[in-house]
Amino acid sequence: PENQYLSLLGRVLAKGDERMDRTGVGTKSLFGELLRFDLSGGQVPILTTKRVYWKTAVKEMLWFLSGGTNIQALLRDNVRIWSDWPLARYRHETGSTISQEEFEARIVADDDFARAWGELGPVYGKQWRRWVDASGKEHDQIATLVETLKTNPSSRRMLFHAWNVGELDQMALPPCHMVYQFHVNSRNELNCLIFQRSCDLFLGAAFNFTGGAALVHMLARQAGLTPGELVWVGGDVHVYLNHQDQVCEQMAREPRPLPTMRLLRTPTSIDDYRIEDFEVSGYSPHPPIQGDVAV
Ligand code: THF
Repeated sequence: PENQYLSLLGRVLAKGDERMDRTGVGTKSLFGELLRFDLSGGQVPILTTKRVYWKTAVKEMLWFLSGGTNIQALLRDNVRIWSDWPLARYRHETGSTISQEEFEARIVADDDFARAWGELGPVYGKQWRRWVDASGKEHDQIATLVETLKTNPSSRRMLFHAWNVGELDQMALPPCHMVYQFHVNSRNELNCLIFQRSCDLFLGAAFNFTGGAALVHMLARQAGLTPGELVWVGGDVHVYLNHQDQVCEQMAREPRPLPTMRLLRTPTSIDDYRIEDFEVSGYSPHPPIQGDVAV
């Protein structure tokens, strides 16, 4: 299963089209790729060829589900992966040379500062839980999804979407993993298809696979189903040019057996999950590989 990912890395490096991108770093990319991960029996695609901070990825997913759009909640949970965008805006708009550490400390300690500078705009959490339609009505796409999984699991309309066209210009970053569609088969297995328009294959993908798997576990438990398959579809699938050495190092490593994920508790609602509810067993990855995120 991890081999699919490694061979995609290899193909992107060997055959990817090289060009400049929005961030100024440059990428090699392929367009239109698909990976399938079996989640049955608790198997989970937490990559083993580098250490993936799976709790960080699950905390990010819990933050999306909470409807949050401010990095304060993430930072209070020791998750720093979204700090770069508010930090860049703060430095740009104030001319400050504040360090990331100092910026994060102020966001954590000072609610007014967090409201002014920690907000990412109407990103994932807002669209998932409070999509505002033309009449001003809010739609909770997650609650609707859970209800449909319970009452009409053969539906072909079980999905949520983050690409709210009218609000894209207010977002710090338009959504990358933008559609999640669900499917329940005749064996009561819950399948999920993630459509991701743009994927940072070295840094982001590992988080997206892990977060997606955690989401399937939570939804399945709420609806009395078992995890089935995670199908991941990528549009522009790329390796940043400054990640190529890291990717070569990762590809040279032998994948180990994938770990398993288990939920230790069945909360009464999709809103009540906590990081302590997740248990991952049998994870013995290769060492971490550091890489800088393109902002
Ligand atoms: N922008 C870019 N260029 N890449 C991305 O992966 C990405 N995201 C989110 C939004 N914009 C993006 C942010 N998610 C890391 C992981 C996920 C991110 C951003 C950064 C990261 O640096 N991971 C390191 C450190 C992990 C840690 O500190 O806990 C890693 O080694 O995995 C993709 O959705």
